[in-house]
Amino acid sequence: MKKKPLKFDKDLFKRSVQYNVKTLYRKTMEEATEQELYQASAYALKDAIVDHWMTTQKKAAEQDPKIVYYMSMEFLMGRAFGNNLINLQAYKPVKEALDELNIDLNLIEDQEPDPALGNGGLGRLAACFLDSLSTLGYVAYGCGIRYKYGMFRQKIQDGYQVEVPDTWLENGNPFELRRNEYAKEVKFGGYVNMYTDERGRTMFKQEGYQVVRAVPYDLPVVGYGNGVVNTLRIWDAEPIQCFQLDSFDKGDYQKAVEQENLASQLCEVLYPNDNHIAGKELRLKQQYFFISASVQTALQRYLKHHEDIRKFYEKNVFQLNDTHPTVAVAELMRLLMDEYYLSWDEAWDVTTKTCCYTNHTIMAEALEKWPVDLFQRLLPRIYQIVDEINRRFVDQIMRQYSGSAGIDVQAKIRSMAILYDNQVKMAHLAIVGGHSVNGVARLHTEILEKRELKDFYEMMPEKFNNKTNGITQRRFLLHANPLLADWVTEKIGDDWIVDLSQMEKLKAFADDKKAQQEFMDIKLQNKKRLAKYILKHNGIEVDPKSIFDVQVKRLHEYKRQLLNILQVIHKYNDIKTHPNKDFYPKTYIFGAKAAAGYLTAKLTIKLINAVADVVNNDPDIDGKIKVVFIEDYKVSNAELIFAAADVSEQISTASKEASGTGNMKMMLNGAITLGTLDGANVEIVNEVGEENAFIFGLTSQEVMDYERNGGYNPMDIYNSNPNVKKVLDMLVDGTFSNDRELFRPLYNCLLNTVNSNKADQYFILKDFESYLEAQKRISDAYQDKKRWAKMALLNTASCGKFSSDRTIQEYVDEVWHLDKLEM
Ligand code: 4GP
Repeated sequence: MKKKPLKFDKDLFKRSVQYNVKTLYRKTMEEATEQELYQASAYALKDAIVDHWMTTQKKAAEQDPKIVYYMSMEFLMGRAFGNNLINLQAYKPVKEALDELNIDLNLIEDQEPDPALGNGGLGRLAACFLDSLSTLGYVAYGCGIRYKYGMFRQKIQDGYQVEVPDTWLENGNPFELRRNEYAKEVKFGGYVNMYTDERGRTMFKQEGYQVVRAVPYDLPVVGYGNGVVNTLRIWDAEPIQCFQLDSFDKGDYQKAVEQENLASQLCEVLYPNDNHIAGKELRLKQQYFFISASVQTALQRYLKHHEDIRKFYEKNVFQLNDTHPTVAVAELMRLLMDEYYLSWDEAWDVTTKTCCYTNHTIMAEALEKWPVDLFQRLLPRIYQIVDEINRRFVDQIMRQYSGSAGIDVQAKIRSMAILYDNQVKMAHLAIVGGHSVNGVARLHTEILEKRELKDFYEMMPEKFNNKTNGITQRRFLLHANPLLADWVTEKIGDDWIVDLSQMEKLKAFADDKKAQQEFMDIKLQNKKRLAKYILKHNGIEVDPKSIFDVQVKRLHEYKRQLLNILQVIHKYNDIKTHPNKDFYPKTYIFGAKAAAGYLTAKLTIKLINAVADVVNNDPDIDGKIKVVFIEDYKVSNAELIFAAADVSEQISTASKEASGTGNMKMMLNGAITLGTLDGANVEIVNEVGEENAFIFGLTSQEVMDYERNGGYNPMDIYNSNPNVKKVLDMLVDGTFSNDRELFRPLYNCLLNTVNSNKADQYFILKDFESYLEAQKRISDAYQDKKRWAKMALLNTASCGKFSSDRTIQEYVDEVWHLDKLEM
């Protein structure tokens, strides 16, 4: 039976907007600014959401389902207003209401800053998961940090990235609720006192510490059409008490100042590193801060309605989003033993049955390791517990492997111990302290099992499992691409909104001429929409009829934006030397933020912009290629970009991209993958068929074989391939900068060993020819309009597997075992 849409009271909404404008701003509707109208509308919408939120809470209290706590340093939520309208099924009535009030919904939506509490894939995945959890009707809490400044805003000045603070809270956040009553204390530093309590138990007490108050802010996570509203709880830090004058007298002045400073610094800023760990003391403090507050909350919430803390795991599961929240293992142990008096073994049983860990990258620089002295100084009691976990684990390794023929026990300890070389290895703690370890795509999980975490896999294979990532079709089709969403609904009904496997039904239209035409018309409309955005933001005119070839993602050497731009340079040469050659116009669209301290990445941005300057302004090129670097790539403009992409560049060095999720968003919107057999590309090709994707380059096995044998010699390619030589020489001959040395570092890292990094460690030159050839295949295919339309349509039709609904259901079935809420 088809479910009835949720009720939405349009007139109430309208009145509420008017009332809000008056009471918030003491203005009439005509006087209010666009920002004020947005705020007034958002508060009105929140009103409607809160009713569902309260109902969800009530049902959850009655039904007592198992809960997942999704713990993550990052939630890259993107704008909430439009997404909430979609999930409340209130887009139409709200649009009508605003129309009647003479307010343009699009303008309102554009007033909302992108909440960017995340870097890239890992943070956006967390946001998609929350959307799916609510939509599937599971009770979930996202646990994170309310950074005052999220991911920096990127400005491009003279072709260079400039980082500008992201002041997303400047006008307040209408959707959040400050929950003062749930504040918690979190303690840092000091020392641990051991004593015997009145019942003869040995107890541990942290003393001489600094303490901050963790104050939660709740954000609603609205499920699609089911009335379920979950909570993203993000924590802010405040000083524990106001500055007390009598501290002077007690000689506590210094401490009071330090505590106040700690509180004001803790949640200031998100570390802008993707696939890379900053290793800063403040970062560890951030981790412990939000984890301690979240774990305390989870235990207290459980004990409100349950007696036996030893059964905590029956009703709760903690999913650790990468190693960043891994102190949760030790914090749960600490609370269970020190506050709830469980024995070590009892606490360990609860902890391992509660915790699960997802690995998001095999990049060595992302492996989180903390110096023991720092860890111990900051978290003395936690350190004791980690030390004991490690002691017991090393014992276990010895018991299991001593005396086994051909096994070097010391080598096992070296590779698996949690404390080693004066470091605390967070991934090892996460694996040992939980019952599930998963990678984020089939290939990635395989690499973890066979290579990165091989020893762990051999010792505890039952913990390992794969959960191929997914994305929410609600944001990335229904909201991002209304034209295509309507078209799909017209063809196959609207079940796809909550069951993406339905998209398969579109396959019936793959050869239908009319459907193909409609599909490509919609793409053209979306390309025009993006062209407008580009003209407004970049001042560049692009031709919507050209092929939109898109690479948008964080800037990282392994993602190989450099390969892409070198290929553009080659194309440029080709057109200059063969002006009469037939060439189908292409627009290369880039969008990427580089971590502020990542010089090679920042220089690559400069190169892309420098190439754009030359190519876009060369009369010989005559618009045959255009290069566009979209400033400040973020969720809101990503939605426009995905909808408009013809070609989805997924060209990471095989074995390096754990999964990728942009690849799925573009596939959903009918873009064709140009990629290596890496991460989830492998599964995308599997679903859509090799003939509907453009695959090139080394396989992951080949890359790993080269790596094992010390790399390869790119000089051989440079010396033997004139195309490559010419392109590389242009980096240092003044074509793209008067300063010939400017791009020398890029040239060098392709040809020489730099700082112990192998020459061309990401195999750019090795894959160059095969990439060119794939680009050529694309241009040919595009000119066969029917063939292209069929391929594009089949990509949309084959994306069913890549919904985060499917991923979440797999977590539920195989790892979390949650109960569905009945509404
Ligand atoms: C990313 C991976 O690089 C990406 O392949 C994956 O799709 C995404 O996580 C979600 O699983 N990793 C990070 C990171 O963002 O910071 O490690």
